[in-house]
Amino acid sequence: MGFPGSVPLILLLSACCVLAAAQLPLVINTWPYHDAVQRAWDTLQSGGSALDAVEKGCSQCEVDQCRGTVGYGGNPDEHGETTLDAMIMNGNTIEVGGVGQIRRIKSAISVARAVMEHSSHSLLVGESASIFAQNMGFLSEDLTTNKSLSMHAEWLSKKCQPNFWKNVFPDAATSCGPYQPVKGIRSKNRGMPAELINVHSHDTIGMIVIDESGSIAAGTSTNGLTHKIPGRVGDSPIAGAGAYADSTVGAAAATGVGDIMMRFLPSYQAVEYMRMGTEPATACQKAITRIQMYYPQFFGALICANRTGGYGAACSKSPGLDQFHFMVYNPLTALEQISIFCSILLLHWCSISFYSPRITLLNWSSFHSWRRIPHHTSNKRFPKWIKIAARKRRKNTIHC
Ligand code: SD4
Repeated sequence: MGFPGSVPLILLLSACCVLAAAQLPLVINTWPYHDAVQRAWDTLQSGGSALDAVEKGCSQCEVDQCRGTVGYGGNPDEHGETTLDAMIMNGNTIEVGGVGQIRRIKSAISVARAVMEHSSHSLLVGESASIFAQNMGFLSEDLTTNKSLSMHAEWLSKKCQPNFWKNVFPDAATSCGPYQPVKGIRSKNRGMPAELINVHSHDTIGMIVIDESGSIAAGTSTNGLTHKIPGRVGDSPIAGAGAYADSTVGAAAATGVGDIMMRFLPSYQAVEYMRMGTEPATACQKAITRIQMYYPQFFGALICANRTGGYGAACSKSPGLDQFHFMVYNPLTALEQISIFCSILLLHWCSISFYSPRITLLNWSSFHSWRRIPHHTSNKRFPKWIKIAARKRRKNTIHC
């Protein structure tokens, strides 16, 4: 779909800034999902609330099967089944509804809203979430498509490569399961199999809406990661990880490798930075930097908006992610697609003491991994003063 009058902007991340004069209402979402942002905007224009707009906007992507990453028929798990994760958050009341690994129900974000509005819980998962949805009147139907069937068949024909297993027997790098644990071996890979990390498997919709009265809502919807282990729930339905909203401050929403991102609650973190007065783009960048300090090349991005309608985004440069695209709609810009360059670890966002040994080590390990030198080799090259300092590293803290 075209979007008349819009001019794609390319912004250098190091010039991190508020991207536009604050204007309300505001709709902003991850990735170039034009129909989703339009649907959310139309919902606001026809008198809907911020929550309605988030639900309708994300639902649009579920129907459109946005890039195969949202909705039915995409990213099958190891059993060939597509399951969905979604959440919605009301920034006025700090209520959240989420569903994880929900089966046979297409409209995941609407079920998430039902969890929020018809239960006292915040997250339901798996088969029980599907039964909850059926009881709430949602249609139960097969989420499999020819595309998801062929993705699964191809994966099986390649001996289940790639996959998310580690430290198991038979060797997951060459064989399908079932697997058993192998004791005593610790995989060096704390991240993700590189083959599974590409831009096409990470296009979760995360959306933030601020209506004219200043009510803020945020939400996400995704079918997760391709060939995930059945039972896996990503960051998207987790409050503070996939999204977070507080109408007194602003909101944030994430996209990327959820297994890593959920360890840092980046959406919550970004909102807390904004609470302290940080501008949205810088808040996003600082939350991304926090993750990069441990996973320098993780695949992920964050969108942020403050309560006055200022907005921004940041992304982590990784194989397959040089630029991140997101959508904005407000009275000033109308519908607009914005692109930003992704950053490598930017330590100037952190206030650290110059000789902080912990950060020095992280610097060194990142420096060497970028040059593909194994860490055990690079370790030997640490000057003695760093090794001595490292022994004291627990005394150091990093403030980003
Ligand atoms: C997940 N964060 O399940 C999601 C994946 C995704 O854009 O596509 N994010 O980990």
